[in-house]
Amino acid sequence: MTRQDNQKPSTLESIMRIQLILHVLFLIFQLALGALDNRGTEFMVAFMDNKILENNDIQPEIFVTTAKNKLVHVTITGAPNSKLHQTFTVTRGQVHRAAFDTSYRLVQTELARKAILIQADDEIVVYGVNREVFSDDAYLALPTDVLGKEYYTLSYSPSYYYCLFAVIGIQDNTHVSIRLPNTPNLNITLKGHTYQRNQWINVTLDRFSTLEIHAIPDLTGSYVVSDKPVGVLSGNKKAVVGSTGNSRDHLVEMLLPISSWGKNYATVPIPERTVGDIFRFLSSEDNTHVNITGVINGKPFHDTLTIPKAGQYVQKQYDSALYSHIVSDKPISLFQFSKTQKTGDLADPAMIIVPPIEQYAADYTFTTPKYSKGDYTNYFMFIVDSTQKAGLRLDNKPLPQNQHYVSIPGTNLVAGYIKISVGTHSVSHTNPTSVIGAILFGKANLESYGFPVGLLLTPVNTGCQTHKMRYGDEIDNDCDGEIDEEECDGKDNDGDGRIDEDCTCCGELLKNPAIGR
Ligand SMILES: *[C@@H]1O[C@H](CO)[C@@H](O)[C@H](O)[C@H]1NC(C)=O
Ligand SMILES: *[C@@H]1O[C@H](CO)[C@@H](O)[C@H](O)[C@H]1NC(C)=O
Ligand SMILES: *[C@@H]1O[C@H](CO)[C@@H](O)[C@H](O)[C@H]1NC(C)=O
Ligand SMILES: [Ca+2]
Repeated sequence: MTRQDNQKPSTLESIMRIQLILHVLFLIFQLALGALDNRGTEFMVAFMDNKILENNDIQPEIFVTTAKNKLVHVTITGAPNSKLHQTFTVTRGQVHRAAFDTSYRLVQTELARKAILIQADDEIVVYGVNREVFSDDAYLALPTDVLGKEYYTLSYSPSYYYCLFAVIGIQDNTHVSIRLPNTPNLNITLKGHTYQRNQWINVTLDRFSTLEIHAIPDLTGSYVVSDKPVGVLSGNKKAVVGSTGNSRDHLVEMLLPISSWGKNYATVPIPERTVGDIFRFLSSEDNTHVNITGVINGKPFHDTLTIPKAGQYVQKQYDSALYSHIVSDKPISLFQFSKTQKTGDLADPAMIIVPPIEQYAADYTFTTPKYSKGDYTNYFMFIVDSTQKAGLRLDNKPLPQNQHYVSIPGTNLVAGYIKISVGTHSVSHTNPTSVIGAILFGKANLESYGFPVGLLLTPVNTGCQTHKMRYGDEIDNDCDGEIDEEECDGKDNDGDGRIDEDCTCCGELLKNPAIGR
């Protein structure tokens, strides 16, 4: 969403011009360095435990593509002394599928060296797919330059088989401490030690190390803190989600470090289902308040919730027609679950990290994964500024004339979904400063996958202390990652549900100099 072009007082024009120049310089700087996003030149991935059916253990795989028009050279290797070594090239519009021996899957609770390193000579996009027969999910892999040192994990519960998470070592001699959540009956055995709720598991990981923890009780809220960046996968071996049926599916996402969590979200329902969606709101701080404002088939919808403690979650089930805007007073991570298949409704559980609005990027290149028995029906779910919807481009073409958009009340956002073909796609905007929220979801008989197609990983949530606002103080007063983004005109200029919380200048001040929030 670009900031709205309100009529600006002419006295401000020069300030705006300087801000624009600074903004452009910042963008050029970011381009030169490679932006903090899901595109990168080095990735370390892993695959969690999954349930083998029909005696057919399917190889875990990654899909690699790029937005670059040149040939990008990619090398895949395993831990030293492993036989894994693959090289290939990709270019824009192409996708490469790489599969790995099933011995790379993590097993139960284990400390091993099963991470897989992907290196490229220019930026690539990587998706991990963990697929067994009727048990599948996929995740957007995050490059090593955006990983963090602090995470809370999230699984679905009841677990059916197991709740899981896995920590991936990126650098040698990384000290990792994991505080288990306050869940009754947790009993985790690692190297002869047993650990119960609220206890710490402390380990040292090297490059290529993987530590998977599994448990039947909920592992949600396990706190992972390390002295060097690590990757974290989280989800379930194979779970029933909701009470629509009894089929189960693998769940996985690669978690966002707490430093990139946001306070603003927009949601699109899982397309063409009627059973509702499940959401889990995970907090990073105590006493977090969340407001949900949306629309269900033209009717306004409101909900509100409080998460008492850091690392706890609140679960909600919402109508399959709900499009919403979500605002919290402290950073949260939001997960959307596709529910278990109901008779005649061919879809199954998937777990999706909803990207924070703060982390929407301007364009994405992505690819659809492959179903174990044919093809998925694939959907691209999107959110964009209503004034910018005509400029949206899918594979360089405008969306169809009859595209359905839903306006999210109280915001300048519109959202929708579109069925897309199997293969690689690109999404962009004719206005390169316009940003897009985007999720890919696919469904088939007894299998589904879902993940954000891409996002920024700006550290919007590191060390930012909220400040008392002074007009044009060049401080991110509300810690939303933006500086002086409001006009102080009594309107919500940045579309985050708050009015005049971090102003450039002057509005009310002229009338009432005593104001200063
Ligand atoms: C494990 O790490 C945590 C956090 O760094 C620390 O508080 C705790 O004392 C450590 N426990 C052991 C047994 O080393
Ligand atoms: C935890 O699991 C271990 C290994 O399975 C078992 O020996 C132990 O009795 C269990 N402890 C509790 C408290 O359930
Ligand atoms: C939620 O809405 C209430 C009522 O409008 C408001 O007072 C509160 O500040 C809102 N909270 C957030 C986090 O936006
Ligand atoms: Ca997923």
